[in-house]
Amino acid sequence: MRSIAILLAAAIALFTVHTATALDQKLYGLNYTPRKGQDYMPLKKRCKNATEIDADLAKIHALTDRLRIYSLTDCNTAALVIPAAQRANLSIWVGLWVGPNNTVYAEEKAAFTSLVAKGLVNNNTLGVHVASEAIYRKDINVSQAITNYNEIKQILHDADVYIPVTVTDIADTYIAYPQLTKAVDIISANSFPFWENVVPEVASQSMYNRMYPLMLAAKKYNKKILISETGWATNGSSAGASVASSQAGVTWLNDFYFLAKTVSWDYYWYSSFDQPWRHVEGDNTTADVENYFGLYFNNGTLKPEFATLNFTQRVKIVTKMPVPKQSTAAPVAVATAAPSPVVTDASASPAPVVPSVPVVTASVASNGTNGTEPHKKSKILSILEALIRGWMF
Ligand SMILES: *[C@@H]1O[C@H](CO)[C@@H](O)[C@H](O)[C@H]1NC(C)=O
Ligand SMILES: *[C@@H]1O[C@H](CO)[C@@H](O)[C@H](O)[C@H]1NC(C)=O
Ligand SMILES: *[C@@H]1O[C@H](CO)[C@@H](O)[C@H](O)[C@H]1NC(C)=O
Ligand SMILES: *[C@@H]1O[C@H](CO)[C@@H](O)[C@H](O)[C@H]1NC(C)=O
Ligand SMILES: *[C@@H]1O[C@H](CO)[C@@H](O)[C@H](O)[C@H]1NC(C)=O
Ligand SMILES: *[C@@H]1O[C@H](CO)[C@@H](O)[C@H](O)[C@H]1NC(C)=O
Ligand SMILES: *[C@@H]1O[C@H](CO)[C@@H](O)[C@H](O)[C@H]1NC(C)=O
Ligand SMILES: *[C@@H]1O[C@H](CO)[C@@H](O)[C@H](O)[C@H]1NC(C)=O
Ligand SMILES: *[C@@H]1O[C@H](CO)[C@@H](O)[C@H](O)[C@H]1NC(C)=O
Ligand SMILES: *[C@@H]1O[C@H](CO)[C@@H](O)[C@H](O)[C@H]1NC(C)=O
Ligand SMILES: CC(=O)N[C@H]1CO[C@H](CO)[C@@H](O)[C@@H]1O
Repeated sequence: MRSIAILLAAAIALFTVHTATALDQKLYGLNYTPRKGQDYMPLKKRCKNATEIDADLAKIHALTDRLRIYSLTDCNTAALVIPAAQRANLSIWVGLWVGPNNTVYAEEKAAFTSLVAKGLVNNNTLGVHVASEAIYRKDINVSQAITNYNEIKQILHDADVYIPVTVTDIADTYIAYPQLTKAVDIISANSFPFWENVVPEVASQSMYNRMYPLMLAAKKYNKKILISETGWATNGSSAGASVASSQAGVTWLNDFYFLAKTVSWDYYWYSSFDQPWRHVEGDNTTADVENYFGLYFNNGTLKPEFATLNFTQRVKIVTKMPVPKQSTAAPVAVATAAPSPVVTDASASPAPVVPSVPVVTASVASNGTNGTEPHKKSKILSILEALIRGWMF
């Protein structure tokens, strides 16, 4: 009996060790949606309720102090998630969804106006994005995006609230339309080396190189860059994308963490929880990888590979312009000159450097390494190939 008790205790201790609920480092921020089902499903199956949201945010608070949402109306997000974030001591960055017709934006704008009037969006709100990749999706054009942006800016101005406002889109959209960079308070760019068929080991240098034109534009217009989404799928597969695996996801989290630190980007990781509803069997419009971008499984367990990651600076980024000071986050350029509402930089805490891990210097990164089936080769070979391609590039 006694030995069974000891065995049980040992098993419980082991289990406890292996179900870590935090990461080795705090992240700057996380993206979050209270969705749990598809558009056509009834509310209870489509949307998490207040209890489920509270449970999610309590978990998330172990990883970060900042949450970013996409819509105010979908799943009643504003009414449910904003107060839940307050309860969980999470600061919040709010988003307005913009779709192919004006209906959604009109509803979002009405919800936003009401939140501002009630003081629920205020000087302590981290920021606001008007649309998420709507230009990329061709739902709206750039001038419409800027018009919407100006409307939201005006609502805040009328209420004497001064927080950064922006339009979220993929980095390439910002690069293609400098007027967008010129218009917004802060650049809000989504960037996923995952979708570019990049070997994970060189993805941070690859992202730096891809972002470089935008960094030049940011400098020209004196705007800060926020990475509003980046992440890596841990399961599934998608033609033309990088390999999706827990190991690749961990490599990207680790390397992106240090890239962001090196170049002083604030960021929101995509995403918190797996979303198995995004791709269902037989749907040929999305890839199954869409379901597996979470740090947590759908059941709320932190994926073990993330839980046991010891953040280690492995890649030395070759920078092409002076690196901003790391100690102080650059001030957010809000056109109306109010101070940035960002309070602390949790992501700036020092990380242990393990000397035994070889430093990879991806001098000039690959653009993505397709054409070589990198996943079937050894990692070392793939890195070498990427480097060689980089030199030729
Ligand atoms: C919230 O959803 C969970 C899971 O579906 C359910 O067990 C719980 O009863 C719901 N709570 C409320 C208040 O509806
Ligand atoms: C939130 O912060 C307050 C004040 O620091 C603290 O008393 C409270 O326990 C915190 N709550 C949670 C859920 O972390
Ligand atoms: C506008 O788009 C939404 C979905 O984005 C759709 O539900 C609605 O029917 C559309 N309305 C019109 C008038 O096309
Ligand atoms: C942009 O979209 C708006 C609204 O649909 C339209 O009125 C305008 O003509 C478009 N502008 C350009 C340059 O295409
Ligand atoms: C990985 O993806 C496959 C195929 O979509 C799925 O059947 C499996 O349950 C997933 N595994 C995990 C751990 O999510
Ligand atoms: C996707 O599925 C639909 C419905 O089954 C079918 O009509 C369509 O041809 C498919 N598209 C592709 C690219 O396979
Ligand atoms: C949660 O889901 C993962 C992946 O399917 C599984 O490995 C794990 O055992 C589950 N955890 C719990 C507590 O159900
Ligand atoms: C991570 O580092 C801590 C302390 O630095 C150590 O106790 C732990 O074993 C390490 N974990 C792994 C997975 O290497
Ligand atoms: C928001 O902050 C700005 C700058 O500190 C201040 O001028 C303004 O009065 C504040 N607004 C409110 C509603 O407190
Ligand atoms: C990236 O490199 C591959 C392999 O060299 C090449 O085929 C492809 O055209 C390049 N793509 C871009 C966007 O430069
Ligand atoms: C976008 C693209 O070209 N993807 C290809 C990358 O390489 C693999 C393996 O050769 C192909 O299967 C993909 O189609």
